[in-house]
Amino acid sequence: MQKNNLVEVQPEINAALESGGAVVALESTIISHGMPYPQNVQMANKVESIIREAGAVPATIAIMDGKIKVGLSKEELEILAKSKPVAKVSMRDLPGVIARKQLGATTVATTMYGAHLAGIRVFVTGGIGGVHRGYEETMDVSADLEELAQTDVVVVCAGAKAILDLPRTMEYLETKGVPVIGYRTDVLPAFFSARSEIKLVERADSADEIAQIVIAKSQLNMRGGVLVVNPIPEAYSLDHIYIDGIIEKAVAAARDKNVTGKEITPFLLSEITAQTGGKSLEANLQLVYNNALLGGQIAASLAAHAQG
Ligand code: PSU
Ligand code: MN
Repeated sequence: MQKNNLVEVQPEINAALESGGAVVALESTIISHGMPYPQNVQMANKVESIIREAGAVPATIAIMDGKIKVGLSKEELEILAKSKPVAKVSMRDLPGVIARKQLGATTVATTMYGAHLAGIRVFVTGGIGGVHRGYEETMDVSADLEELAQTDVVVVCAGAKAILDLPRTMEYLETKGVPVIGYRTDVLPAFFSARSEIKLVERADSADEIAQIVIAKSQLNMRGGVLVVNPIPEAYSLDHIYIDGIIEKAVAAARDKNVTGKEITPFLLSEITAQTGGKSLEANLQLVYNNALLGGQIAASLAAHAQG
């Protein structure tokens, strides 16, 4: 990997990458804009320890001091979790936030980009952005999908929330040639709920099966990411009729209050947390932990194949 002066990789991560070890990238918008304090920082720390237990080194990514920082200290995680305002940095925002040396949290798109610059192949998150409901009017499609189309990183998520138009999101990924692999599922998980109505074409039952698909994609010289969709554990899965009702109300509230652009996703997330009395937050935490374990295993498996 070519060294880039605007990317600062923490020494432990650098050493792991240089020796072909397993590393897992993590995003920071989920910390700053996705969950309230202090649950957000507790989540960030626990995710890092789950990844270590799976045999990989965690690399949380954020924008600090005019650089893409790959790997944050406990103090830096705390700053990110507490500070207001932290910029939500998607691809469009990245050059400006770097140039102004603002504190910024990376979305799925910018985390993929930073991970790739650092040479990290696996990234764990909760949910990705996608095609928003009402796309016909607004043309609101998350830059996350564009990055999945062109950046070679495996993204492990719990599907996407029904705040998005899930069928259109899947169509977009198909158009862009992004494999979507269900981990032990034949249907797309819908974040809070383990199942949706949408059938998948690709399923894997082990981390190693996923690693082999990733390796085949890279040997084929295909650009772009692989999306692994991992259902929330049954015990924490929320009834989809219950949660869909709450999501409908949140989407209507966003419309009434004229919330637009990059504010929409954080607005909907905090509305949903408030309306479920914290139930959705607990589900959100559990699905991220579940993804961290799988992501750690995929990274370990990829590293083992690379060592031959
Ligand atoms: N979905 C979630 N939680 C999140 C996000 C999405 O369930 O925290 C965040 C992620 O960082 C994602 C971003 O990349 O929102 C998408 O924002 P936008 O739709 O503005 O691209
Ligand atoms: Mn958008």
